[in-house]
Amino acid sequence: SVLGLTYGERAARHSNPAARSLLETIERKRSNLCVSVDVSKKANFLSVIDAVGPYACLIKVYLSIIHVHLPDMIELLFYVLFILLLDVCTHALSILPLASYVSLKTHIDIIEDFDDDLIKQLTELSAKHDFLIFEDRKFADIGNTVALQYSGGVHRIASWAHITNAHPVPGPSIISGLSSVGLPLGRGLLLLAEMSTKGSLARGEYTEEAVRMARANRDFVFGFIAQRRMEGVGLGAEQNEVLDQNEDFMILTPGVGLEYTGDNLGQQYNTPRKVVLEAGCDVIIVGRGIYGKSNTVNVASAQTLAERYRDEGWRTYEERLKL
Ligand code: 5BU
Repeated sequence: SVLGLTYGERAARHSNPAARSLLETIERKRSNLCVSVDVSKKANFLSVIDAVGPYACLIKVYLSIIHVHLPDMIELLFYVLFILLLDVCTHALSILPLASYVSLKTHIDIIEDFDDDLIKQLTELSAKHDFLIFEDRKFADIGNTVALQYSGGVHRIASWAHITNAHPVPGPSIISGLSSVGLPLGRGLLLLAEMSTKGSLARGEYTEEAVRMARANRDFVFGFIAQRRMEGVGLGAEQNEVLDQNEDFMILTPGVGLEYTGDNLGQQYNTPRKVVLEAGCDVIIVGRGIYGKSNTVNVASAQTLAERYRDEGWRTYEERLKL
């Protein structure tokens, strides 16, 4: 099984540049910790990343939750009105006969306007602390739409995020759409094969299909967001073996915490030990376990906790290698 190999040895088995770079970073920094920074204020966001950066191989962000400043908001509103107007003109013939249409569908995240300074600082921190950036965008639309969302809009994700992810629910065309943008830039994609939440529908046949889709697109898809290696390591009898033992896909796992078993919104936590040793996963994704649950972020404690999770993740990986 690939579980007997070091992260460094596995780097050579991947053709995707983002995957190779992630594995090399893990090896170099002796860290399989990905810190998830779901903080909504720019200043907090950047200071947490600066504090935990030295301990992480990967920083996971979800930029849509960063608040847009009021002046930006007003400008944004004008854009929306403009687009709506365009839409009404274009579709006038089909829309006018409808006496009372109540809503128009837009993709607000394709609209151009955002604080580019945040991306600049994030990119600088990534170089300063030697980590990769993973935008947890969870794309889930048709190929053409996700290509637009990935390349453009407010966030221009493809221009700065080494890694992003997608739900397999639309089928293989979502990979074609995203890879048309990401592959030329050397980016990599993770498919959401499983989720950590209570009652998740991503299981059984759905998970198997996700793996099939990834296999057919190995140049771009290098791994999964999942709760286990999916090759029968430490699994209950009800869980299917999907991956071949020698198949080197990376498994990145959210829902990791040392202190808690869950939150009151369906999140379920496993310890780093359980995730890396019993479930055979490669990267632990930790959010609130590091930056805390309150609105005021304590940077010093985030740093201490990041170090603790990194040490725990690495120790467990070394133990796994000896099995
Ligand atoms: P937490 O604070 O450690 O619970 O944050 C976990 C993060 O991982 C958060 O950003 C979620 O959006 C993300 N996540 C998850 O928790 N579970 C999943 O199955 C997937 C993503 Br996919």
